[in-house]
Amino acid sequence: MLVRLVTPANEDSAYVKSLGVAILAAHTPADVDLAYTDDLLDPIDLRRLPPADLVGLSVCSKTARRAYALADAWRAAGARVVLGGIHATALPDEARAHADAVVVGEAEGLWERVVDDARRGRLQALYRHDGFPSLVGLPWPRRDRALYRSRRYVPFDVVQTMRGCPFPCEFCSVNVQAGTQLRLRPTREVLAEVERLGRLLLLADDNVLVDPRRARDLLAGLAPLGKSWIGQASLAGLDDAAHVGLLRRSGCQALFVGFETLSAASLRGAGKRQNDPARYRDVAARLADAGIAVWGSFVFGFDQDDPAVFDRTVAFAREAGLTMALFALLTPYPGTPLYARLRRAGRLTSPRWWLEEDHDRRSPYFAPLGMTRAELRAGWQRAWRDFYSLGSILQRWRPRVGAGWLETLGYLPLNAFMRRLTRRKILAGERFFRRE
Ligand code: B12
Repeated sequence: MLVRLVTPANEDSAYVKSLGVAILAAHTPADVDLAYTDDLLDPIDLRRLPPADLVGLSVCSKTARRAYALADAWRAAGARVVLGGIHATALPDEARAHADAVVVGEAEGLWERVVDDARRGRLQALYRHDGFPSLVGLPWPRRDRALYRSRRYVPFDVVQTMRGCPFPCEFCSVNVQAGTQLRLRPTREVLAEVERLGRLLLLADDNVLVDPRRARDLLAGLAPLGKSWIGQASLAGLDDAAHVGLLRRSGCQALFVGFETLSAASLRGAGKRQNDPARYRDVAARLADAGIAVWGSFVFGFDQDDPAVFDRTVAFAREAGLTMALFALLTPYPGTPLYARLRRAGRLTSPRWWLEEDHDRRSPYFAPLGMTRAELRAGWQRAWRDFYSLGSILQRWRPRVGAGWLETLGYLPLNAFMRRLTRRKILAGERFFRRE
């Protein structure tokens, strides 16, 4: 039996090897043939599908439309199709219409059964866990070249050290899939895995500092391994200067930081109580002084936002000297409390936006309170344009003694890349802006 894992692509994104696929591969019985297609790097032609007996598609909301088209085509060609991932988990009934089986939640402990059932011709419609699987003693994800054949992947290995999140942020999907209880992989297992990997790591944890004691153990354990890594942390943990020192010594080169908004009222509204806007500037400065690049993430469209929010946010991001910033339109992802609230209020303008042809061009998909949808979209585009203007790139470029190599060597290429993304994807609406 030939099992083919697939990550569908609906737009250009980072060329990162999917950890979800590497995990599925590690849980695939050894006596079946296994292949993988990354639709981003190796676009699939619906009329000439790669061969497969069983197809496992990984679905997030942004890729749902493409995933369903691929699933329908493979089924028409006689393959059996299984859908999994965060979108299939949030909406198993929707996914079921395009699949022979849907896996809700995490694959560990289920995927082996799915493959076995498919082999015996008794695939069930739905597979799900009672509760959440343990993260102790898991096999290491498979990251070999036989699976990830393209040479265009960035040379970072994705590692996850925990799942679940105790914070109830209204717009976030993480609780939908991984629950509100933090589950930690044993630190020694993580370090043993990391030791065997290359020098460059991307930690997929939503917040590396969420459990301070664990963070201290992990960071101290990473320090002697000589790795360079990028990850995500929330502002609450970064307020502690000791954590910033530990991050630096552990090899942290850059952190995605969810500032989200400068408005305390919006943060309260979104349930993100761990952020204090009064501390933003100090935290950004502390990280920069430690040589860690700050990649800020901001969201526009909260109920409290008015048309002044765009300039105010960009002014902060420029003055704080952020190396990079991502500006998102508030998006009602399925299964989130935000989705439910906007729906109840009759404010969703397209309740199944993920099925539309070109999501980014027609977003936002809800009626904001403090401005029109067109104003929100225009302000969002302006924020990207201003932040990646040449003036801003030069303003934010502050070569620092002792900065990490990524900040020193990467600042200009990264900003040049983001400038291109802004021009082609955000302003011109080209989904595949990296393809010529
Ligand atoms: C790393 C990451 C990225 C990386 C991706 C790197 C990569 N290629 O792997 C980058 C930076 C590129 C990225 C981009 C984006 N991301 Co992102 N990302 C993450 C993050 C932090 C970790 C993902 C991860 O590796 N998880 C660990 C693996 C093991 O989990 P997994 O992939 O879900 O797989 C498990 C299960 O889902 C299941 N499974 C998955 N696939 C399949 C398939 C089958 C057949 C089966 C049986 C099971 C199964 O089994 C796996 C093992 O248990 C998650 C948050 C999170 N905690 O997951 C957000 C997250 C996935 N991202 C999200 C978003 C919104 C985005 C962006 C839209 C952001 C943006 N505005 O551009 C883009 C979209 C990219 C795209 N077009 O697809 C949302 C998705 C919400 C949703 N409902 O779809 C998440 C959940 C964050 C959030 N807070 O809500 N992201």
